[in-house]
Amino acid sequence: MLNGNITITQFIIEEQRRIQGATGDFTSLLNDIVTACKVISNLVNHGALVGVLGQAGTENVQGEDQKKLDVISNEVFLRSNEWAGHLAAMASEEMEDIYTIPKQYPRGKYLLTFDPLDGSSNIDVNVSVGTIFSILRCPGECASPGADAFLQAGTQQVCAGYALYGPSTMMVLTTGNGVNGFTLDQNIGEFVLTHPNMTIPTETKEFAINASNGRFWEAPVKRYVDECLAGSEGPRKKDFNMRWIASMVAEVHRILTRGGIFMYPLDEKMKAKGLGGKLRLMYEANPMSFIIEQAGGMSTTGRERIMAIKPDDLHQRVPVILGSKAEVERVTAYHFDDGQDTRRVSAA
Ligand code: P6P
Repeated sequence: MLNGNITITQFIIEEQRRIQGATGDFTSLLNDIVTACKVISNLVNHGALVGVLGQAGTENVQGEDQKKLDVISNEVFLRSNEWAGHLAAMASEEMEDIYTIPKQYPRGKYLLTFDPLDGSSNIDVNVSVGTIFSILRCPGECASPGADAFLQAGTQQVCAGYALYGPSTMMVLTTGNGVNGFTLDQNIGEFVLTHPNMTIPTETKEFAINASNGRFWEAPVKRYVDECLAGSEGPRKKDFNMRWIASMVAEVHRILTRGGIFMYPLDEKMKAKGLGGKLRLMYEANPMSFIIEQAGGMSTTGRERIMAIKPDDLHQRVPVILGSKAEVERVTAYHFDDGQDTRRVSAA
């Protein structure tokens, strides 16, 4: 306890006590991840003062221009998590192949996937960005796991979380026992529990989508957004508000805090390029879906539960529709509403 608040370290250890036969391995891994996020927070907060803004002059596996902080944040995650012996391997949005633990370090029983700096196109304009991570168990013998060891459905995650580098730096975590939020106390350099048991309101009047893609949307998405825009004069009989920050971590955090629906749906432009969506399953959609479901929300592709997807590629992209359950159910139902039967996709 610090000033009456439970620290994230104490919280994690108390969570560990809940798990039969826990060895402290997981707790120590989570603390190394927390340390990495503190280092990234410090770099993001200092920005131009420490020369970390601007382009790196390289591209990532997605063919996206990397910011200097994308590369630096990725290095911070690797250095912070490779040495302690909890991980068998790591996978990142910023690296084409998996990162196996160097020979000089012991290997552990977990796998870590992460997007070290999500929303980094916002970094140079000083808008909130974040880190997203997910922890899986390494299946079978973990001496030298390949990429296929990571290809597990989202339901296999043992932990998911994000750090949000905003007006305050926060960490939000789930280990399958609800969702809890922690705020970084810069004076002592420790995250303290400030948002226990975060839950998403079932209903909302706020939707988030990049409306500039509107002409490419599939009919069910267009129908849903048009109904929101029609407001109280339309079939929804209530007015809606719209947000788009272009930083998934910030959107998800707003939804966890006050409800809402976030959509990055499949569209005709993506289909023409043979893409399955914009967002990546292993280190964006799955961890965020775990958090959203644990907070009482719902997360689908529009056609199926995201956490049920059996991945076939480390950097697989999927459509994402997540947030307040009643709205996600509605959009998903529209995808099946071919005028005959409207099937519901079960949340769990
Ligand atoms: P667009 C950031 O690059 C990201 O992966 C998510 O954080 C964000 O929601 C989305 O892409 C923004 O995409 O097309 O609006 O730039």
